[in-house]
Amino acid sequence: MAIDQETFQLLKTSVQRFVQERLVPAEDHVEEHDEVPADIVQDMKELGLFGLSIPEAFGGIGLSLEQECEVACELAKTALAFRSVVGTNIGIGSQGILMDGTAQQKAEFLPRIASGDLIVSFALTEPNAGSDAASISTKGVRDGDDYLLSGTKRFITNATRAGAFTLMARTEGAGSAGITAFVVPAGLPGLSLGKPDRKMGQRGTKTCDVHLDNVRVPAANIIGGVPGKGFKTAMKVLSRGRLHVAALACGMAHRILQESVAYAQERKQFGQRIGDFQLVQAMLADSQAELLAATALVLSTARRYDASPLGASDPEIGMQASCAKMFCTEMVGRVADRGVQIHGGSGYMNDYKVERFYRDVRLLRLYEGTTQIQQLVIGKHLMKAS
Ligand code: COS
Repeated sequence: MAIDQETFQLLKTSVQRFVQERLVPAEDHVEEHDEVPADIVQDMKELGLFGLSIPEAFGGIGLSLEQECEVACELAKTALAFRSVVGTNIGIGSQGILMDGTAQQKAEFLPRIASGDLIVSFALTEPNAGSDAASISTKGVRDGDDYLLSGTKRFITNATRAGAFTLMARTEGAGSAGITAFVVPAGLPGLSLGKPDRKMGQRGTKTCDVHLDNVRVPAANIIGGVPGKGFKTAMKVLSRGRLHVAALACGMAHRILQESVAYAQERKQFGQRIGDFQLVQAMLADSQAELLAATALVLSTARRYDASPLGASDPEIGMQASCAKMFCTEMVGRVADRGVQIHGGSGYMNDYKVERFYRDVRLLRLYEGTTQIQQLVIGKHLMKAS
């Protein structure tokens, strides 16, 4: 799935213009009010951003993963909260339905996900199950044609905006084979939200707990219709999502480097621009080289994903997606740290964007699998190779 290069370039140019003209000027508003303005969300709908990854047959734009990563990189050249509004519809919220859903589930949910009329969140993590995703304890008990779901999901992105959740629950006993993925509509009796999480950064990004107390969900809402397949669905969704997150890291690194160069050109010490000092140039050079390497890694891995007949089920691709996620998110951490260093004391002040971005990018090394989980995926894969 991909769109032709000419149409894609037009879309990419529109997104670049949208980022520069609409989103960058609204960054301070989002930081101050912890909210992405409704008129910006409306513009995102009109641009088609919610449906970037959804096939045209379901009303989306139908980008390949490589094209999606290029757009994600552009969207991440501004406060990450903006991308977060559309992020779960493009990625972890929708992809389980797209990859493993029945024809009826795809027809029912994907068009509204693509238009942005339905926001969909991904609910895997729990208070006692983060990195060890196979240990979730939210349970689903069969009751006639329904399941009764009970438990708590934690740190759920876009939960406050969501009309539905792709939610993993234990229906079949212990271990990863006991997990089933459901589409759970948000308005069902027994489903409630916790108070908003107070986070280190990414103000404007909405996360909170989702509580389920005997929530009655039809068995027909099991993704793919077969219980016990939910862990694999979640892992495939995350493999793909990790490339998207890697692309975000590249976009944000680009922005931080831009801010750093601008400051190094403007700030004078010892009678000259600080950027004329070789020690400052060395920091800029390290960031530039790492950014180019990271971008090449994301795009080449996404190209291999698009070319693989197995896609997200391909263990080699999953391993490479983990490499990209690990390398790119660690890279942006270093770029942000150098950005603050180049700004000196001003870099610690919230008048400058690098202070905010430094906090914002910290999350990239944690969600959709910590760096250490990526190392485990890579290491395990290598040790299996003959
Ligand atoms: N695609 C398809 N199947 C996959 C898969 C993938 N990408 N990854 C794993 N599986 C399958 C395995 O092949 C295995 O299948 P079998 O039982 O048929 O052999 C099954 O899933 C269990 O896999 P595994 O034994 O590797 O599971 P573990 O419990 O050891 O967990 C990790 C593996 C740690 C990699 C997993 O729990 C993980 O990714 N954790 C991080 C979770 C995360 O990213 N959370 C973020 C939440 S969303 S912001």
